[in-house]
Amino acid sequence: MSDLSFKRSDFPEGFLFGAATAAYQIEGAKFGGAGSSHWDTFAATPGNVVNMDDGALACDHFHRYEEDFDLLKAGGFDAYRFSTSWARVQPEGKGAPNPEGLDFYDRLVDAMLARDLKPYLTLYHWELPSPLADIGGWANREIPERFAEFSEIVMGRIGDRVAATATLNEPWCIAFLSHFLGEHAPGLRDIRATARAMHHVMLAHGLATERLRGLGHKNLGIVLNFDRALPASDDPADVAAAALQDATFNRWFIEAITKGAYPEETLGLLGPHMPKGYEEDLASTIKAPLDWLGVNYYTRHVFKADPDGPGGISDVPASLPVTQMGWEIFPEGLEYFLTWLAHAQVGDTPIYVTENGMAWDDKVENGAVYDPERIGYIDGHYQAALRAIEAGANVKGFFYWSLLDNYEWAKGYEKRFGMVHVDFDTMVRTPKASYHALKAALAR
Ligand code: IFM
Repeated sequence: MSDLSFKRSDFPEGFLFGAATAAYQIEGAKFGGAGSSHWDTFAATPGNVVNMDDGALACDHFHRYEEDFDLLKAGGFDAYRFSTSWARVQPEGKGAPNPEGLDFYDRLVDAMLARDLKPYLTLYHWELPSPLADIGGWANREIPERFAEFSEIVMGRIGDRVAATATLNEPWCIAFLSHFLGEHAPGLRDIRATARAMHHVMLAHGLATERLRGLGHKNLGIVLNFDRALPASDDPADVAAAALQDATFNRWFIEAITKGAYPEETLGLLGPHMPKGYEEDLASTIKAPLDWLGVNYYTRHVFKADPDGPGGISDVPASLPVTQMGWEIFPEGLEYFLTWLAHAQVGDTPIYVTENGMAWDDKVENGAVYDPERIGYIDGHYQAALRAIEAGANVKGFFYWSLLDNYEWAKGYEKRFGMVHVDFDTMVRTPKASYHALKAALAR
């Protein structure tokens, strides 16, 4: 018996259940000859990250991956979403790869396959090598070229064994959150850098996809995040505020790929700062069919017009129950996006929920972690995915974020998203009640 209201057999035959992580958040960046990344320097700058936490040790997955994959296997999961650290593979951001880095990912993939876990790779989940940050990072048009080279190196080593590959994780975070809102590395608040980064991430996706396809690699996609944007009132100014947010967060990246154009609403903000010739890149390189689309979804925000807010908008305080992140719990948003993406953007292209989960202030008591809030969150969102499937969305899998409690970027180690608790002093792993509930729901 599971505490969840769904079971594996409620989903279509072959539906994949997995869990997701990302390199910097779990591996331990100090091991294995990894180079410095812009997250190391961002975290070392006082005031950027809670407790000035960084990913130097993280969950020590670098040494403990066998134990972590045993947990996934024992939980009845089918697939594992992981990422490769660019700074680990190419400490200088270009040129000769670090053999220890590539060997590590080679071992990782074999350890997944040995447990019959399908490897879902994301090439870039945010560790830009510091030497590339030094030359302007994502604001520099050279970075997409370097990224295509990095992609080729990684895929040359493990591309023969991964089930699917995403170029980037959450380009909105890479570009807008990090260059306009200043909340993630490199922590800028600069509209010109933002406009360039917003385009260069998509150029990086396009160039890498083109390069990898040319080399015969298959099943290539991208992972985008979506956040339901609703207006605070019927006032046309609030409706326009929500539309601007929706365009910047939810439409910019997918429409670059499906329509070869960026939304007018956001161009109203960024247009004068866009790099010359961006339209040609869209037409020649970025607009191209995906083999699959990854959807990360967590929450919604409600927007009003606000002349003092970034871009002239701001979000209003939460009115629904929230997670430890302060994010409202709104499963209807997941159903909305899966259905909208299928009907208005990618048609029958396979869609995977590549991230969804919640943080809570979990505690180990008597050797166990009781997390009914997370069980409720999981239930609501997997049911939302089922409704989207019934409405015709070609959803093929669902990855819980995250396998382990881990480094939650600017929030440090305080926010616990894992279905497995990690004691960051001892590195002891304790599966939470939500892990056991999913295990029971997935049992064949
Ligand atoms: O931890 C992050 C992850 O790296 C990207 N997607 C959202 C998660 C929760 O904030």
